[in-house]
Amino acid sequence: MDVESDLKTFLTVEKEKVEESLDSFSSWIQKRLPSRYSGPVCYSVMGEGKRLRPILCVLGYRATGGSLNSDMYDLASSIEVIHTYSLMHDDLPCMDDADLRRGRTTPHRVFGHEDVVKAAVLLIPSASLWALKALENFVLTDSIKRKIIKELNGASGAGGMVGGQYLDLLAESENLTPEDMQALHQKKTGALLRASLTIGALAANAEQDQLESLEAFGHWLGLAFQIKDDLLDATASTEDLGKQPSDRIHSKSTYVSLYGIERASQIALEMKDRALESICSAGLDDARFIKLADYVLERTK
Ligand code: GRG
Repeated sequence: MDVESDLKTFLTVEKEKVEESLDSFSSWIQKRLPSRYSGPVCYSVMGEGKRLRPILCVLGYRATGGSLNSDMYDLASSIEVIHTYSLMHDDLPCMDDADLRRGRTTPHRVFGHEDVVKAAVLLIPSASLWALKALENFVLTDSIKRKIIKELNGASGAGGMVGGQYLDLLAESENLTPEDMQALHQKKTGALLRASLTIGALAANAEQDQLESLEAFGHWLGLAFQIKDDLLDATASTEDLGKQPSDRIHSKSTYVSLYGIERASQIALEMKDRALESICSAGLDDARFIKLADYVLERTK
């Protein structure tokens, strides 16, 4: 099989497995929450996402010698649960005030603002509990298990995604320096993408050099991913994106507003190249990493 169709099959198969795990998560959480909260949670978790973060986590795990089972998909899907909560909040009137996400009406427009704010918050501890439940079945030291939960929470919190979103909100109508822009992107989007690879490598008990190499890959790929997100917001249609482009409406500071489309596209390519250089150094240059990095920049949504 050629690498292209191999990657397509890989993405389809992995997405299905992640969605099976998210389905189990939905059943698990449904038993623990009143329906006014489980409704918005299940609606949001089961939306048509690319599932890139858990797929990267599983890829990092496989590349460093982990052998796959459903517990690994549950661990990886805990990252998607965090990502889902962030999308639910990002779409609220106090942030992007969006009507559409993943080609569907946003959860707060379906279930109401008040219930969605609370349901999304409930996902934060639920993600850690779901990850811990999966980790019970891994043969790993407690120290590594602690590191995994710390990664998940560290990347989602003030030092990562929430901190980046805070900077993003502050930066509306501001002109950021390139350094500030990179720091913002690295936290808002890069931290969780990087953590996905780190968690995969930790779960496989990877060697230190492999771990560092995958972390660097995740760091640069995360930046390239967010630049592509900025480019799509500036150039793609609502129909293709499954959401309304909104960076200009909110006067967001983006790579496109700072550099323009051409230069931002070039920078995204440079970051992808750096990502790929990082994995070559530890001998992890699996063709799937290369194709996945291409996909991050070639995607249309
Ligand atoms: C309290 C300040 C504060 C924040 C709460 C809302 C929030 C936390 C964080 C938002 C983080 C955010 C929305 C980052 C953007 C990440 C991004 C590029 C999302 C799109 O990811 P894709 O393309 O989406 O992977 P799919 O739909 O495929 O899953």
